[in-house]
Amino acid sequence: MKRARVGKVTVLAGGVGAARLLRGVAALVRPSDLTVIVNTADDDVFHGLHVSPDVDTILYTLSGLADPGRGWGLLGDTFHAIDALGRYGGDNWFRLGDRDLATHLFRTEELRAGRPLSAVTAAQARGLGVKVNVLPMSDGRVRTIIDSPQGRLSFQEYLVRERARPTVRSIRYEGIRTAKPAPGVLAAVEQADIVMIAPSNPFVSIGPILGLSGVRAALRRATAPVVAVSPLIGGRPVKGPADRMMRSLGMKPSPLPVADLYKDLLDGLVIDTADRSFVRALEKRGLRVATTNTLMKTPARSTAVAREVLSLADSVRAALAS
Ligand code: FO1
Repeated sequence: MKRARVGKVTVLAGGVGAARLLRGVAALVRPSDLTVIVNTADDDVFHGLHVSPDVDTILYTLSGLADPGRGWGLLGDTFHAIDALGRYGGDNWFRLGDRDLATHLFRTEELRAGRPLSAVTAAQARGLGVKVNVLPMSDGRVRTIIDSPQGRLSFQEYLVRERARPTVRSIRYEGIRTAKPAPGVLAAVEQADIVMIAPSNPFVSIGPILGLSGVRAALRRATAPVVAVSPLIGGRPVKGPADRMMRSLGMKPSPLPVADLYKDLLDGLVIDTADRSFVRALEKRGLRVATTNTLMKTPARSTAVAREVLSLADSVRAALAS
């Protein structure tokens, strides 16, 4: 497919929502012009293996190998190994697929040999034929910790084992003060012609990226338009616990808290048509707003939403120039 030159695009990304937007952006932007900065605060170690769920979801989607229905893992994968582990009484609530295991085995071996996560991710992208520049947010260890009435939970314990049922009292990113952005992260923000914030959970996917030292400052300094896609449609996310987290933290789920969480950084917001009643309030916050059907069930819808983001970025740029 021929892709127009729209300049350098940098996308801040979490898991499935980001992957769906990226499938569209990758159809419109040359891979050499596209950089994705991926959340790694969901990473965890299972059975001695380092799992980077959001990196996996982005790489599997961009290589066309993802399971679009489930939203994670590889299409057609089987789960014999993890089921066999269960027969010994081993923990198997986090479902590592048989072929998916290769990704975590390779990553773990490379990390153990002293290679940074950014280099390992680049090698995995090459192995899967992904030409887009996929950067984990940091080579350091950052962990999202959910404080709940059940105690402190790692993000995967909260999301997968406890099915996002516990009330969220607060969210912490352990290690965020000492972790540095991975090589290329700040430059990708500074040198971008457009920065996109994907429709990912603002607390646990985008929050950790913004929490890394220098990232917010780089975004504030950026001359490029910064445009987000709201992860909520009529107050509900397509997947994940963003709405429950908002309620637990005393917010009413809508594009308004999303805009507030990104305030000082954002120039434009794409929201779903179901949320058009919020356009006025968002514009009052100084944002340019576009409305469209943001549910990206098909590649064609992903491309349409990506087009909407690019066009909103153009209108922000035009307004800044006038
Ligand atoms: N999500 C689930 O809901 N259940 C699982 O068993 C599960 C396994 C899994 C294995 C590898 C991987 O890369 C992702 C996996 N995910 C699973 C997805 C993951 O928990 C979350 O969707 C992300 O952390 C949120 O972005």
